[in-house]
Amino acid sequence: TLTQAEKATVIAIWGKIAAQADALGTESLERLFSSFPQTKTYFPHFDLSQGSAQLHDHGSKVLGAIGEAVKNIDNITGALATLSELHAYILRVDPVNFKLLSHCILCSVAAHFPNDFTPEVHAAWDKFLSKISSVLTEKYR
Ligand code: ZNH
Repeated sequence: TLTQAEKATVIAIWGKIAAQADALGTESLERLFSSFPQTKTYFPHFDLSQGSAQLHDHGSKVLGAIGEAVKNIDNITGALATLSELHAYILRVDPVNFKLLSHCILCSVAAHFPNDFTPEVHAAWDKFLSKISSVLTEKYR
């Protein structure tokens, strides 16, 4: 669980991220698919080329869900319950992929906000994204 200080740190930088959420989401997916090409197998129905509208829409949805988690930082499990069922029962994404995506999100945030990305922010966001990943994979059986 995140400490009060870590929650405050996550919330503080979210304002900046939110202003560029679509671009950051898209960039995170581009990083994911180029660094870890095996993750593309979950998106056979998508056009994954650079600048694709589907990539942009999906990036926007992923960051939108992260925004919901920020808004409900004291109840992330409740806020992402529907999404958790989708990933566990329908999409069946192997949990390892959540670590890969989280890493790519961190890289994008670091690249866009180098001055804000202090070790403290890095650690708090890492913990926050791990929490989201465990919520999205906890219903697997
Ligand atoms: Zn996921 C979908 C979020 C991870 C794969 N996703 C999705 C969505 C969202 C999300 C919001 C939409 C839903 C609806 O529409 O309703 N994810 C998310 C998040 C995360 C994730 C937040 C973390 C952080 N995913 C993931 C991974 C993978 C995935 C890792 C693999 C690789 N997803 C997916 C898919 C889908 C989704 C495949 C479906 C798409 C379509 O549209 O088809």
